[in-house]
Amino acid sequence: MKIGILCYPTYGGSGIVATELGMSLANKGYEVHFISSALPARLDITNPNIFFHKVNVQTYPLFQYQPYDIALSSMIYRVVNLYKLDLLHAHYAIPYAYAAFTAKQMLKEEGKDIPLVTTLHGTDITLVGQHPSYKHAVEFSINQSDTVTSVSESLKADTLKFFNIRKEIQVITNFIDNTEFKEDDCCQRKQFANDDEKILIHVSNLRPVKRVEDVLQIFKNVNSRVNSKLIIIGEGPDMEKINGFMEENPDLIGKIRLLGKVNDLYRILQLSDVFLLPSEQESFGLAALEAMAASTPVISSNAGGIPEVNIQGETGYLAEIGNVEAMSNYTIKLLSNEKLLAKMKHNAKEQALKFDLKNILPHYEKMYEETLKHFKE
Ligand code: GMT
Repeated sequence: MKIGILCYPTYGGSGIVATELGMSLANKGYEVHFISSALPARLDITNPNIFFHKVNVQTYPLFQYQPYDIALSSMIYRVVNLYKLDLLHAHYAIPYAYAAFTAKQMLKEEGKDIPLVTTLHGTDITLVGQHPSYKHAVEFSINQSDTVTSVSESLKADTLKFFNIRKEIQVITNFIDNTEFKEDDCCQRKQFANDDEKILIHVSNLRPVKRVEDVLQIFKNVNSRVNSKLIIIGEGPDMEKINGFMEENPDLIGKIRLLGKVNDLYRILQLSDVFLLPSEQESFGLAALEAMAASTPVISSNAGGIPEVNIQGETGYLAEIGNVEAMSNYTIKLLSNEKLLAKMKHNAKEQALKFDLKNILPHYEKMYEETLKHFKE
């Protein structure tokens, strides 16, 4: 089967899921064509079954805004025609499902058609998709897709609540390739913390929805009781909040390490004792699953789909969004009890194994087969 994957190329969750899915399909013999504005961050372009088609936006002085969506739909149309694709899979309703619909209309002019699968990832539904500028286009794109999937039950419920959806939504959860999270002997812990210090970690694109201010306050509370270090991985608009916090808390400067974007994320996750995810919204929380795959328990908010991934009292603890005190107390409790910490590290890994790629990939393959079958009927 030849599949066209349309996705954001960034380090953000939807781009990672689309890339990992495409690479796994390519390893199983599918021909996978990525169409995006740049080479997706984790894409292994050396795989002979993987193709990358860059969307080129032609700049023109008349355009106040460069029309990416037009260039995208033209590229989708061209790739489907050139490579005779069987199916398109859009990750994110806008612009990908929207542009795919336009490409389908162009193909129909020539008596051709191709099925469209749309996977909803989160902010296309819960944040940006809610805005009146986009809402109707999101709703339209979902209803025009042949198959719609959502990465969690919570996101499915939100989609049905916020939009007038006529399509059935199938939940296929995010996944993790646990073989990439093998235990690594190379001990770098000393690079980040002394032997008597615990390591707290946060990984995100530092957008307001991630509530990095809560991460910092939890760390401050925890460190006053448990000698520890905080590692923050990622870049984003709320970096200034971190700088401001450091200026107000100069005694903590040596305790907080800002690593920016890193490639071997799992090796650092593996050294950590607890992962903090106090998000305002999170349709799934892939970052938490990655932490669990590295045997790191999670202290999180109970936003969106997080409770489907992080299990209260088993793989970590959850509290109401913004309840920094509860999240701090849970972290202190966990880090002060070696037996509990060891048990939760074990449970976190067990939970990650349930979401293993080998369990979830067959659901995607079955969904593709069924989509093609219904489309041909
Ligand atoms: O939140 C992010 O960091 C990026 C965002 C995205 O739209 O790519 O992630 C969303 O999709 C991920 C993959 O399905 C989910 O794991 C994240 O929970 C979700 N983010 C939000 O809902 C805020």
